[in-house]
Amino acid sequence: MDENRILKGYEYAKEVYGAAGVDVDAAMKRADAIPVSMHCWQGDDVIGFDGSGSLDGGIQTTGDYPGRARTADELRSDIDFARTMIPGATKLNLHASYAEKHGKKIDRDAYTIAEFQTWVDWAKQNGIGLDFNPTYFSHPMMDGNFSLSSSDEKKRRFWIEHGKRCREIGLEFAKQLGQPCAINYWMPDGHKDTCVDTKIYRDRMTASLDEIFADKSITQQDVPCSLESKLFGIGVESYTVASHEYSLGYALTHGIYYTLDSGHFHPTEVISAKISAVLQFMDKILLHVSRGIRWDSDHVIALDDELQRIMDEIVFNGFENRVFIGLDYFDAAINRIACWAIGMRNARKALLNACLANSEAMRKAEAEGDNTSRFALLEERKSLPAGAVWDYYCLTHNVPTGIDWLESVKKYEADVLTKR
Ligand code: RNT
Ligand code: ZN
Repeated sequence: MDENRILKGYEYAKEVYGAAGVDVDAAMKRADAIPVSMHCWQGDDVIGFDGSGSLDGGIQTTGDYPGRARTADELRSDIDFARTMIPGATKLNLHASYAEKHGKKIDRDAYTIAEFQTWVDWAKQNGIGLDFNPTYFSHPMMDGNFSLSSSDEKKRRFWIEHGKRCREIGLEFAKQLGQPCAINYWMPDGHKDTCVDTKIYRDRMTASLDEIFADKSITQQDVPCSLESKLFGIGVESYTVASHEYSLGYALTHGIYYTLDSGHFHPTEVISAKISAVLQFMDKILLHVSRGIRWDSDHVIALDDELQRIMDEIVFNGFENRVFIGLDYFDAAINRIACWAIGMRNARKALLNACLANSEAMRKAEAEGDNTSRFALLEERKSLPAGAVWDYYCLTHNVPTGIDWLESVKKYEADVLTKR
């Protein structure tokens, strides 16, 4: 985009926002500092590199666009390239299945930092933090879709060990990178059809989690651990062990955090409505920002009402230090790097737009019982020139403005992805 036009647009936007009582530069600064954790698994359809080769656990990536990253090196180059298009504080969210074994015979119950050191070195070089996830799927030790609640004691113990290893690895990430490593625990455990003994699986899940979180020398400060709830999965339609009530309840009573994934609720239910409710009782939460269409389809996040509402909730309530924002989607039907660029840019646009809103004026109107003004302000804000501020923000952060990034993605596709 033409630099002069961007500068002109920015001047105009500054005036318009100024008249609405908003300091555009302060808003940009605030939005820029809020970290968004980019999920590594968009780049390779959630397959990982520790030998699984396919995806299970009730989740599914659809599409067969060419260019899936097949090695950790390919994935890192794709992420490096994606990051040239993404402004603002970024972290990378890794799954345990992205371990690099370097020919060693080692399994998930025994992983150490060694299997992730290349990732840490890469993160160090790039000056970014790492988040982490145990991988309770796509593995021969899964008992169907059961892991931590399996009735097979050998398998259950294997997965308990995996959960413990992940906290140890997370602590190493935090130490080496000098920033907390958020770990999300998601287990697909559940039944396709009506479960009768709904209690026993939860008893076992609780016992397993208790063992995983028993080591208090690894603190929630350094390694914030969180439990992700879910309604159902493919082939796990009737009963999910770590349901919403289960996960929230466990987290609240065991000093860990709770993860809200946008795709894990009934289609008309939104996670934006849950953030301030959960934060009444918990210090921090994690988010998996996703976009489900009719089911937990994990579409790339769009700049839609719910994304804006999520970021508004965080910014308007001053929750930026209490909410770990992570993205969680995987689309293989379109260019995977574009998925990162579009989704991450959308998250940042929504954050910026939240910071650009005069929430104080809205809050004041509400407190005074003037709901007419509150509504008018909320609606007016939708057509203020946030796009002009976004372009200026991108320009000053040395990332492509407007849709300029698309051309380089096409070039990368032709030069690199189609050759895979
Ligand atoms: C699955 C959960 C989970 C996964 C990732 C890959 O429904 O949302 O967070 O998507 O761990
Ligand atoms: Zn998720």
